[in-house]
Amino acid sequence: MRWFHDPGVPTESTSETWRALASRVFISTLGARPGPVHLNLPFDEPLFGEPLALPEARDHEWSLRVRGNNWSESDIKLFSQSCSGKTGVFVAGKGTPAALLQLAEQLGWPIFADPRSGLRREHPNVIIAFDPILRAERFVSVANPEVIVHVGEAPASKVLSQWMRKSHAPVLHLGESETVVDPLHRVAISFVGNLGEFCALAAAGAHSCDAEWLTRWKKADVVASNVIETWVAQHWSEISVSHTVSRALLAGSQCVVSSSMPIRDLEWFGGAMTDVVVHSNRGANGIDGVVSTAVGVALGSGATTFLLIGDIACIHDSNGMWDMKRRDVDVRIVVTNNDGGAIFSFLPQAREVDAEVFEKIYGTPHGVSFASLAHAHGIKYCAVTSVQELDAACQELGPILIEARFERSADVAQHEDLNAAVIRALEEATA
Ligand SMILES: Cc1ncc(C[n+]2csc(CCOP(=O)(O)OP(=O)(O)O)c2C)c(N)n1
Repeated sequence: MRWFHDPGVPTESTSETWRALASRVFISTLGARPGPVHLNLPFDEPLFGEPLALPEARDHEWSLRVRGNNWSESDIKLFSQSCSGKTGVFVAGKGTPAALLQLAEQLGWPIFADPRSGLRREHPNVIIAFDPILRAERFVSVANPEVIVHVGEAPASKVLSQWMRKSHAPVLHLGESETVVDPLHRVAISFVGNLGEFCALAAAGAHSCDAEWLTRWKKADVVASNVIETWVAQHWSEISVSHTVSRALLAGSQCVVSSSMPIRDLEWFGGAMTDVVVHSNRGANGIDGVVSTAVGVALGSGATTFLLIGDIACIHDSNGMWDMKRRDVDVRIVVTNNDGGAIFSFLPQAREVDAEVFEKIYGTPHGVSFASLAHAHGIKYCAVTSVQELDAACQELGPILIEARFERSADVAQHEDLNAAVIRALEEATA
């Protein structure tokens, strides 16, 4: 069997995925090793039903997987036909080659650079504040791409995936492995293979769309980034911790970012991170094993390793600090301590569940002392209460635990405040 898949009982709400699934099944039978595919389709008892209308046909090509390390002329031509001279965006996640910069330059396209893409740097094609920008409806309504090319893994931003879902642009995917990254079931063409080579070859034959397209996105990024910079300097918050850490990262260092709000705040509001490798567990989004991951990264790379983590994730794996002192590792742990899980305050449950019950089962306050925890493991401890103090603490040699304490209840309003400020500034700039 080349592939087995069980999509569960069909429901109307999943119907928009059926055509993409059928296409993937078909393509899988014809792949590098052609053969049978088992699609298991269960139905509810008693197995009766009224057939409904099929979901609308897709208005673009069926998915097509081009495998290989030796890209053929026809692969590059297919990409070029889909992208050259058109307005498009690259969504770059983990697994993006540096050569994408060259391809983006040739096409005149912006790159939405997730911190894990390795491309979040000062560059004419790189868009850093893509999440807050995509919240500005008026700007977005006049900046519709003709093509979206998704490279590597998916970023965390829900606003980005909703924007991709709403867009009628065909989505192409570039990946190094055959794991299909298509959470929206929108991918029309998937290119799998050595992406560095692919980008270099595609860049050679690509021509640019109207220069105004990139200018518009770049201007928006400058406006949004300035607003974020100013806001962060004026509001000591969890957002400013992520932003400040992104700015304090030393060239050549590694940065492990925990699931929950740290990876989101870094992606949405972090700055450029040139020459830094960013790691984060996505997919199942576990908050487990994150401290140990940072120790492993530090041991494996021999580089200064920053860890940006929430209090619950840090406590969950506090045994990862065990023996850290005796290991030769420069791990600098920055804990945003809001005494619980802040991410749940962004869910509708925060408004719908009784406040006391919500606090107990979602908020999960614990009252753990991080000073004592650091002391128990014999590592340095430092509490910070401002951007300047955090910036200075980040320069100290590890192992060190830096704690920034916050009121969990303030986080949602601060996100709303900053997002509103970005939207206002973009509306003024584009009026
Ligand atoms: C192993 C594991 N258990 C539980 C969860 C569910 N979960 C997601 S986020 C979260 C709270 C994380 O809190 P914290 O690390 O303090 O970060 P914050 O939400 O405050 O940013 C929990 C329990 C998970 N993702 N992984």
